[in-house]
Parts: sequence; structure tokens; C-alpha cells
Amino acid sequence: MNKQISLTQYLVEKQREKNLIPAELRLLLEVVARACKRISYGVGKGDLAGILGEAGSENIQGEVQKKLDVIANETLLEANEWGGHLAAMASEEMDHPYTIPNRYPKGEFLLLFDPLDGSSNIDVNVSIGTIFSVLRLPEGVHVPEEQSFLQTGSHQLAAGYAVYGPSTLLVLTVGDGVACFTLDRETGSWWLTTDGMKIPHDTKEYAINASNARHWHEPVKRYVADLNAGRDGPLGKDYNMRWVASMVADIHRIMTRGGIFMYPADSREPGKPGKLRLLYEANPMGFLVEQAGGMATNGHERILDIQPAALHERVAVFMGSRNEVERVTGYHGGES
Ligand code: AHM
Ligand code: MG
Repeated sequence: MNKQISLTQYLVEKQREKNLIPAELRLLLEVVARACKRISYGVGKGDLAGILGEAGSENIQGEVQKKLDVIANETLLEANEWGGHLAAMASEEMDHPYTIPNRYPKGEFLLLFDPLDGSSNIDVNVSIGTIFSVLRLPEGVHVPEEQSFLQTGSHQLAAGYAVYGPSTLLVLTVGDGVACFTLDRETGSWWLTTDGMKIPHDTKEYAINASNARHWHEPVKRYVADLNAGRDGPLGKDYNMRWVASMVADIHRIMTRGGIFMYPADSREPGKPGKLRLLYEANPMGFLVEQAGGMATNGHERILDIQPAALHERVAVFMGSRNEVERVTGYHGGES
């Protein structure tokens, strides 16, 4: 029988044998995983724990917060504030960064997260998740502020997501490929179930919220029309469509069997490039997708190269199977 590898063993190997991550980063990732486990237990209890429904508040982006958005945010803050590994945290659910209280030691890392991704699926028992990204506090900065978080995605030291679905999964990269761990809900341990996740370069599956089609810009309209034209169209093959409306679930499907995920900018709010947030949604997912051999752009440039200007900045997203992401990026290049 093959020996099972726990999350701790996996990370210790990255630290000790490969010298890829410092011990403090390993400990930080273990704490994030523990927080995700706690969120997963809450999600599993659902209505029994009184966690469904709205919280009666809005976040900075004017979105109605669900009780679980708030609970997941607090769980991540509480789990991570006292360990001594962090300088500050930033979240989709908080207007400004959270600095570590003075009573705790401070570390050199910055943790960013979307505590509960796929909020519209919470109350209907469809897969949801947590997305996170780890950066280093820029050199020479002693008191972290919003500016400290505005680093390109290529500076990420680690990124991952948890999916709260039929199984609870943790998908993680420290820049050395992508590993997937499954939570044993009886023992509370994370076990490595797939190492070296790879996204096939070609695909016949795409994901986009097609109800926005009338608002799309020309390149996306043209690309999706070509996909839908199937075997008789310019792309010469039939495509299938899947849209869970939880980025974690859609990206996990793509990490598992390929596909292209799109959330383009559209003509509704010209000042808002898309719906998804750069720092704690697109960047960590882009890092994971690239580490799995895929590609991630905003239609024009690599997502991980975009210099952020604001903590909650949005970005258009095209990511997944390399050849399709290249193709749709090419369609944008053709735009005059
Ligand atoms: P959230 O972080 O508030 O849950 O919003 C992000 C989610 C993504 O998970 C998902 O891909 C997208 O919003 C779904 O959008 P739509 O409601 O347009 O289908
Ligand atoms: Mg989200």
C-alpha cells in the first residue's frame, strides 16, 4: 500500500528537502488550512448551525454580505492573527487591511483572501470555497498599509483555494507545481490526493456567465460565437459549457480536466474592468493555473504582471487551458 502524505509532511518536504519555503511560511499555510477546515465544518452544518441567509450588511463593493461571508472572514482573521507569521491581512469583506494587534508578535508575510467565494451559492447547497494568496511585506516597510499589498501577482509566495463541495479539498502552490489535498472529515487530516496537477493545453469546455452576452465587448462576443458555432465554425470542434457561478468550483474543474474560465469586462460599467478582484481572486487563481501549465490573462496581458493600483481593484479574467486562453487573448489583440 502506498504511504499517505499529509499536508504537514508535504510542506516539511518543501521546506527541509527542497529549501523552497521558510518554516514561517509553512506554519502560516498550516494555519490557513486549519481555518479552512473550520469553515468547512460550518458549511457542512448549514442550517443546523444557523449560518445561512444574509448578515444584514454590505461590503465595500456594495455587495450584500451573507452570514457565512462574515463568519468565514472572522474565522480566517482569528486563526491567523496570533501566530506571529503575519504583518497584516486583507480580505474581500474588509474595506481596509487588518493589522495584527499589538499584543501579538508580527511576521513578514501578508495574507489576502476571499473568505467565502461563490456567495450566491451558499443558500442553495452548491460548492463554495475560500481563495488565498501570500505576499511578503516589501523591504524597508515596518508598518504595513494598503500600499504594501499592491504588488504584482508574480510576487506571490504561495496561493491556494479550498472547495467546500462533496469533498473538502485544498489546492495549493508554493511555486513548485500544484498539489491537491482532501480533508478526511472523520480524523480532521488533510491528505495529498493529487500531486502535480496539470491542465491539458486543449479543451472543448468553456465557462462564462452567458446571461451577460449582450453587454460583452466585441472580441468576447466573437470568440463565444465561434465556440458555439462548433464543428462547422472556424474552430472546427463542438464545445460544451459549464458555469457553477463559484469561481473555486469552476477553476477546480478546469484544474482537473481542462477548460477555459472567463469573466470579461463589459459595457455596463466602463470604470469597472470585470467582476472579479485582482488581488485575492485573479492573482491566486492565475498563479495556480500557471503552475499547472495553464495560462491567465485579462485579454491583453498576463494577470500576474498587472500592477495593482487599489486593494479591491477588479480585473477581466481569461484562464485555463493554454491554447484557448491564447486564442481569446489573440481575439482581443485584433481589436482596433
Ligand atoms: P463572490 O466572491 O462575491 O462570491 O463573487 C465572485 C463570484 C465567483 O465565484 C463567480 O465566478 C462569479 O462571482 C459568479 O458571478 P455571476 O453571479 O455573474 O454568475
Ligand atoms: Mg469571490
